[in-house]
Order: sequence, then structure tokens, then C-alpha cells
Amino acid sequence: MTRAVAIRLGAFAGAVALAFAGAFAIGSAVDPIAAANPAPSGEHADGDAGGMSGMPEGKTGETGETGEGHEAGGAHESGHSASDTQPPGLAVSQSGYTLAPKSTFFQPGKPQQLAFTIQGPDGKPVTQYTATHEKDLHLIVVRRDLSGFHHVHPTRAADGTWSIPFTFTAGGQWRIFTDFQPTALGKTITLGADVNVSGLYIPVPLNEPASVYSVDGYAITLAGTPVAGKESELTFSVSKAGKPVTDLQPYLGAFGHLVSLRGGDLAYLHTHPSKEAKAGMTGGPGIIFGTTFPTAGTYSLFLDFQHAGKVRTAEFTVNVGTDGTAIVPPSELPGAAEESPHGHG
Ligand SMILES: [Cu+2]
Repeated sequence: MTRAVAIRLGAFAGAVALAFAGAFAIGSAVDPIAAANPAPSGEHADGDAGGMSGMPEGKTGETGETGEGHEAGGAHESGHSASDTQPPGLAVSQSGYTLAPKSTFFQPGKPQQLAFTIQGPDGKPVTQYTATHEKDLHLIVVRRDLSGFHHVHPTRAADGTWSIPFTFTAGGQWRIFTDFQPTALGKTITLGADVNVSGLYIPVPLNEPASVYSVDGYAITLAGTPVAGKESELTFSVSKAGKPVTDLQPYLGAFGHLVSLRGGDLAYLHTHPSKEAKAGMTGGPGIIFGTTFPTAGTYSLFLDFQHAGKVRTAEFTVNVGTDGTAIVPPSELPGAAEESPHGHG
């Protein structure tokens, strides 16, 4: 599914790691999550999301701009953000809904139940959801250094408790994102919470920014010119053994799912291709996304795609500026002889 954290340790470089660890510490220190405290059941029946989330009034995505992540068809993403609107995923509570993990303490390397509820404005676990991309809830799990990415789908018990067996690959602070649409709210929201995994924490530096990533014999090439604050077209092209893959399979109603996380605070954007995918259709090699990165910065991009019955994840590090810096695949550079895939390690 994704490579183990241990594999990324192969790319570990002391100097880079030290620099990264510094940046990481700063990122953690300013994280609004630190100020957000999951309210116990019943304490937020007034639905005052602005007050609960520890964010200023009017900055919790109430404009409707952040809730459009999952409608079928059309280019859309969860991160479309007005200038002073916070992107999704930064708060444990928003619009009256609160992510409440059953436990926030885990051990590494063994399957454990990752369980939580979404508490509604009435303080009770939400049981009515509107499916988005074929699922009532999408769960993203990633360590705070952006390693160990997983996109999974827990099951919901009758009482509203979500759970899934999950193995955290290594110690550290991990973040869980829940991306869902309460039927009563009528729009998609993304809540995030940190959980702790015991054990030695060795932060892993991000991949170098590169336009090609290799996984399982596939080379995924990224091209585009991302500009902060504007919808930017990103094109991922999938090839295998040098040949374009033209029979990508729909996965949860799309030929690709793109999750982008902002470096420093892990603000969350979930984007789907402009082209809808139905069962039986085939796609590729290109998967095109219209993504709006809310600000300049470094983002980690995780692309899930399905081929030959298996879902794989490609990971990219992208520097987004205000002036639009083109991501040019090596194969399109003047004088390029051939593709030189280099993802990680
Ligand atoms: Cu999902």
C-alpha cells in the first residue's frame, strides 16, 4: 500500500534530517491543534464551532468554501480557500462536529483498533452520513513528518463508532484526518486529531522535489505550474516498463485521489480529477486535477491510483510559489534522453 517508514530511513541524511527536525518543531509549536481540545460528549450542544475549535469566529470554514470536496463531477477540492479562511484538516472540531478518538495512545508494529466517533452538534455520535466517493468516511493517517501515509476506510458500528485494524509502522506523533459529510450538515468537512505512537522517533526528511516517482515498477510523472491561491492544473502520467498505462481502473469513483498536505501544519486538501470514473471505464495514462493550494509553501502530494486490481500511492514534494513555478518532467526537458525515474531511496 505505502512503503514502510523503515524504507524511507534509507534516504536518511543527517544534515537534512537536522534541518527538517528544526522545521518540524516549529510547525508543531504553532499548530492550532495544540489549542483545540476535543470536547467531551454533551459540552458542545450549542454547536458553536468557532468557539470550540479554538479558532477566531468566522474562520472555521463556515463560508461554504471549504466544504465542497466530494460532489460527483466537476473539478473540485476541499481546500478552496478564501484569503482568511483556514484550510480543512487543521481543527479537531468544526461546524459543530468533533472528532473524538477512542484512544490516542498506540504501540508501533502491531495491529490495533483505531477507533473514533464523530460527535454531532447534539453531542451524540453521528450515524447519518452522505457517501462521498462511495464511502461514508475517508480516513487519512500519516505521521507528522509526512511519512507513513495511509488512506483507508473504517467501518461504522450501529452506535456510530468507526473502527479499523491499523498498524502504525513507527513511533512518533501521527495525525488522523476524517473526511466526511454529515447528512444533517449537507457539506463535506475534514477534522484532524493527533495520536501518539510510542517508540523511538526518527523523523524522515521529505522526498526531494521531483517530477517522477517510482513505485512497484510504475513511474508516475507530474507536470504542472502550481500557483498559490489559484486553481492550478496538475497532470500525473502513469507508465510501466516505459509504456503509458491506458487501463487505469476506477477507484472509489475516480481514476485518482489526490491528498495534499501542507508542510508545517498539515493543512489538508483532497482533490479528485475533473473526469468522473465509473465501473468498467478505463483511464490513463494522464490523470488531471485542478488543485488550489491555499498558500505558498511546501506540500506533500499523495496520489492513489488503481491498476490491475491494486491501489498504489505515489508521493511527491511540491514547492508552491506565488508566481507559478513549472514542474517539468525530465523527459520534457530540452535534450532529455529518456525518463529517469527516481522516487525515493
Ligand atoms: Cu477514501
